[in-house]
Amino acid sequence: MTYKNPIGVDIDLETGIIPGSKKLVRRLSDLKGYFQDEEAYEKLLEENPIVYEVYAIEQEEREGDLNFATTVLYSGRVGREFFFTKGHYHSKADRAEIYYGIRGRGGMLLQTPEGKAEWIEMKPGTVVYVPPYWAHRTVNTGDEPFIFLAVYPADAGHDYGSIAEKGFSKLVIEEDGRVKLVDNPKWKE
Ligand code: M6P
Ligand code: ZN
Repeated sequence: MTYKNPIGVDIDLETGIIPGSKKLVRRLSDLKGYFQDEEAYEKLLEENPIVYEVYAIEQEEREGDLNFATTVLYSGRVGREFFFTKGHYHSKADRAEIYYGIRGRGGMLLQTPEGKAEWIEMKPGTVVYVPPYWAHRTVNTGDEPFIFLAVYPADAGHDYGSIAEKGFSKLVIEEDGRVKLVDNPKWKE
């Protein structure tokens, strides 16, 4: 039997960086078709800001093993919609996940395949359990980077297809300085 080596790393709680991790950058141009307000999207595309960065330490896709990653989700809006991550189901749909809030304010939008949505507010210290089968997307509702840790099965995989196509059944928007969830007019089961 050969054993893997354990890992101990210190997350930089200001920047979210995990030393030795693989970095992924998602700019606004990577989120084409995701936001409701297409005019506002095209306008902001002139700047093409970074929407989020992921710092991941991942293992081979094997049952029983775990990956972990921080996400730095920047503050911003496209029209009235707050910046968010793409959101996904797991390719192995029955795989669960744990999130832990590190910095900033935001929340997680979750949804069953039938479109039953849940919103969970997150701040530093909040733990969110994502049950099997639920799609999940994080949203920055604050004015500083929203940073969190995610721990997920190494064989979970990402299924972006249906969210990329139809989005979530709810939109998270700003209205009169408040965070509001409204029905997504484009959503269909
Ligand atoms: C978390 C984890 C990752 C995920 C990332 C960004 O760190 O859930 O698996 O990749 O958020 O989210 P998305 O893949 O939906 O863009
Ligand atoms: Zn996931």
